[in-house]
Amino acid sequence: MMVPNSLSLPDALRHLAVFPAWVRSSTTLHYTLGGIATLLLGLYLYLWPYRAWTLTFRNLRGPDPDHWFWGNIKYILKSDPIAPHVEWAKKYGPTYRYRLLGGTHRFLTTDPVALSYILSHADLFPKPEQTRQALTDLLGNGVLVAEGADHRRQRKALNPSFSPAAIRGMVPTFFDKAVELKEKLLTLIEDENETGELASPSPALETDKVEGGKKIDVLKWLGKTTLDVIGIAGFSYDFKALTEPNNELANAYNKMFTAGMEVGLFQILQFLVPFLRHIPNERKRSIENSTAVTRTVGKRLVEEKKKAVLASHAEGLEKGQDIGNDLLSILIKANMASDVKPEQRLTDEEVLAQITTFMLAGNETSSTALTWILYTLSQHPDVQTRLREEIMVVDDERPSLETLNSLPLLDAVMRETIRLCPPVPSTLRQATETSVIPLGTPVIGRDGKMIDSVTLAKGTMVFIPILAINESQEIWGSDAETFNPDRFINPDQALTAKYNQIPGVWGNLLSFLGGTRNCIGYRFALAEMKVILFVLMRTFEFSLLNSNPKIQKKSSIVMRPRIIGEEKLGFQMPLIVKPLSG
Ligand code: HEM
Ligand SMILES: *[C@@H]1O[C@H](CO)[C@@H](O)[C@H](O)[C@H]1NC(C)=O
Ligand SMILES: *[C@@H]1O[C@H](CO)[C@@H](O)[C@H](O)[C@H]1NC(C)=O
Ligand SMILES: *[C@@H]1O[C@H](CO)[C@@H](O)[C@H](O)[C@H]1NC(C)=O
Ligand SMILES: CC(=O)N[C@H]1CO[C@H](CO)[C@@H](O)[C@@H]1O
Repeated sequence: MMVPNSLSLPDALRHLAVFPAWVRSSTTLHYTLGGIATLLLGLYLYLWPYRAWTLTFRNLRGPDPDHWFWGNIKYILKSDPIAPHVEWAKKYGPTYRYRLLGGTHRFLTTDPVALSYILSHADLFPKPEQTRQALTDLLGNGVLVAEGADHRRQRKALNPSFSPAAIRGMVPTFFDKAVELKEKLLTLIEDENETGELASPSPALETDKVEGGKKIDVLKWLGKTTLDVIGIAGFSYDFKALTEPNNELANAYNKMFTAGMEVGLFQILQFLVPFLRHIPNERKRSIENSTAVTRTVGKRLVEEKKKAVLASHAEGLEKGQDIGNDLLSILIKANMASDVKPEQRLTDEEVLAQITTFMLAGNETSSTALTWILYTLSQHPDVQTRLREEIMVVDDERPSLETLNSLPLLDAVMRETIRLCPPVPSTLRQATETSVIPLGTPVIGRDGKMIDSVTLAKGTMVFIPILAINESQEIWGSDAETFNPDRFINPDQALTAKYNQIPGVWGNLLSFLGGTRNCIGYRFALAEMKVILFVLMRTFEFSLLNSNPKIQKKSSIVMRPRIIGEEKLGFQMPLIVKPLSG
């Protein structure tokens, strides 16, 4: 048989005149191809085998990657938030490793002792550089992004704003806005004509029409309420979101945060190739444009408050004196006090950055938490009834914070919902130095031996799975997955000892995180939510739609609800809201 005289590839190319001479000369081409192949091989060897060999925690067990390049990412993205981690923790114990794209390994732990170590060594485990860059572009150098000595200085300046006394002073604002929400909901329910968008993004089906009540998207209305609250209690600015549809400043923040939080292909590329951040693009322009608006208004607010401080105390400032009881006023007052050393003071830029920081950190978190609470109470009408009975006993439309804090079921319902539906489901840290993390619960290594501490090399990313702590039967007992607020009212002594180990700042939960980078706004958020729930429970009954649509927890930075089949309508939580009769 005749074998055709086959041309080698370079020979074939040499005959094609369209290629330049250097391609047609086979030796150059061989070198070039050889060079590229060597580079690729080197890159491959570095990213995969080398990184695996030098991994300091390679002895930890964990899932096999389901793709050579994507690692375990595809599985994580297509699952419910954190669900893979719950599955893996069951299989490998509270500390394990998995793979992300391009051969990167990630360390994960739900072990309270290990988490405690990480959270109490904030300088060893700051936020990853890329996260900080992205947040700084949006917020400026505020307390959410500052690290080290800068962060300690900012926290110190902000502490008076978030003190228990300061929060007590904001309670009347919380009540004003809660009552405004109540009235708005009553009008929506009474208005026969209002069946459309104001109440909820999709109209009520016949089965969801209820005598005396209405299908209302509570996420939307709670969102308007918490936005108004953070505006007034934060910096004496009324967005009037509950009463007026369009506010220039609210729109600017909205556009800025939406664009800033978008994660598209370009953002992922920027993570890998940081210099791409400097290339102008639509998103960057949109952020810059909105930032211009938020800065102008913010600067004006800061100037006004500084003037007020100077005017009232021309001769030098005492810390206790009053110019307003919002977060910003208290900050400016504390920052200008005569006993603060100049190098301890925040700059005007830093003060300005806190306004945007409060807007980002304080709005969606609170409204999402309240939304999950109303949803959970609708799923558990018996608990809702008990809660209402507890609240109705209070003989005051506007009780003090002390009275609200003395209601055990109100507290337990909030704790239990925030345990199961933490608004911030996870966060990320990155080791600045090689360090050794102690484990409370040793795990079995790949070599079959027990591991009781893990070495993390400089640069290692640490994923903190706030939500996965909720599943831990080891911590919460066999009913870890069920909503049971009574676990906090009649605590099981053996389990209390376990969850007391969780290094969280509130309620033995990680939902507000812990350590020196805990949520500075947690007292604010708890007081705000208690007031709003108090007012709503006294006026309305909340129940699930009869059509019972499937609710999905969708996690970006905040974990919000979506309806399966209505994804296009965005985040929503329609419930039947009905005024209590009589
Ligand atoms: C239910 C409501 C809230 C939840 C669940 C929540 C949760 C959290 C979490 C998990 C962190 C840590 C983030 C990280 O380091 O990765 C955090 C930080 C922070 N939160 Fe909240 N938050 C809530 C409400 C608020 C409110 C109302 C404010 C302000 C008025 C606020 C202001 C802040 C600030 C400024 C930080 C940064 C603290 C620092 O790094 O030193 N939060 N919050
Ligand atoms: C409802 O619609 C009807 C007919 O379009 C109108 O006459 C009535 O004034 C509307 N009611 C309210 C409260 O807007
Ligand atoms: C505040 O939160 C609500 C509800 O999640 C959201 O719709 C709104 O866009 C947020 N506004 C700003 C300015 O962040
Ligand atoms: C923002 O963009 C609009 C048009 O897209 C432009 O008219 C406006 O001047 C811009 N504002 C600022 C502050 O850059
Ligand atoms: C990861 C996760 O969401 N885990 C559980 C948390 O609790 C809820 C409520 O019971 C469960 O449905 C989740 O599976």
